[in-house]
Amino acid sequence: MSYETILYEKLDRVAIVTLNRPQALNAFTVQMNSELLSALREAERDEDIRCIVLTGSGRAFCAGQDLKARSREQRGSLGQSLRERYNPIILRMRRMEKVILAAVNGVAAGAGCNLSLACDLRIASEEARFIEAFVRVGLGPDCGGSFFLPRLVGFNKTMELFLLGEPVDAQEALRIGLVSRVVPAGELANAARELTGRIARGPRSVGLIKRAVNRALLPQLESQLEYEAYLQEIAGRSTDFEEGVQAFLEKRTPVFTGK
Ligand code: T3D
Repeated sequence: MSYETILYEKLDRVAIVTLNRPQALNAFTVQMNSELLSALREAERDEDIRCIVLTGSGRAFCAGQDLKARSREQRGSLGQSLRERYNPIILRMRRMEKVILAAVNGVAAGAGCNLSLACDLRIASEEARFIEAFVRVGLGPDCGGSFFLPRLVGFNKTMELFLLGEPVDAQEALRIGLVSRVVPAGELANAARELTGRIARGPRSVGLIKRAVNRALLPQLESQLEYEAYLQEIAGRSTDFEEGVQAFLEKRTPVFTGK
């Protein structure tokens, strides 16, 4: 298949999927959501492929939803957006046997941050930053963030990250268990290939290991994704969300009213 907003390449038994809207820090548009899902399906169907690397082009991994496509006129239903555009990606990532590694090359914010959390493994460049940015624009977590983050870093840190929306740099991400390795920026691609290459040469049981872990998690994940969509619908109708997006577009600090 050919894509416009992502790059798809095969190296040995590994598919490398690169989010490719660097001018917008690889923020998600409807087209990018759709192409990412197609690329995941392509890799899943391809019998030669056993692992997937998910990364971003330019200086970002992914800045989440494209907020310039979320101006007042285009806002629509955020619950619907999650159910139709985002949740199918997260469920596809978890349901497939193939192992997915996030090679987090730069900032990962909002849905971009949680996309990385839905991967089986995360490694980061020294330049990576993780930001649960939702609260900054008047939203709550989605893309399974409220499911994955507490399992990775514990309850206390989860609440801090969601409530304050402050960036976590790569070394801190390593310390709190958000990523398993940090490497110099220039070595990230090789580190990702080395690790996934090793897994791709592994036995049949690699996929079964993922299935075993998924069995424990998936039913709860599905209902949590649905609950996140329900809550995001409420947040998306708030005047604080309107203010949050407007403030982002105007490059100023938002003034929230709690309404
Ligand atoms: O469907 C739905 O809407 C529901 C789903 C929601 C899921 C979500 O993801 S909500 C959360 C959305 N994401 C964010 O709130 C993050 C917004 N971005 C930022 O806070 C900052 O850009 C970063 C912390 C990620 C990076 O900061 P910095 O200083 O390194 O870069 P910058 O100057 O802010 O951004 C560079 C450019 O990318 C800039 O464009 P310009 O001024 O050069 O034309 C900026 O506007 C653009 N950009 C960054 N993030 C987004 C974006 N454009 C559109 N959407 C973005 N999310």
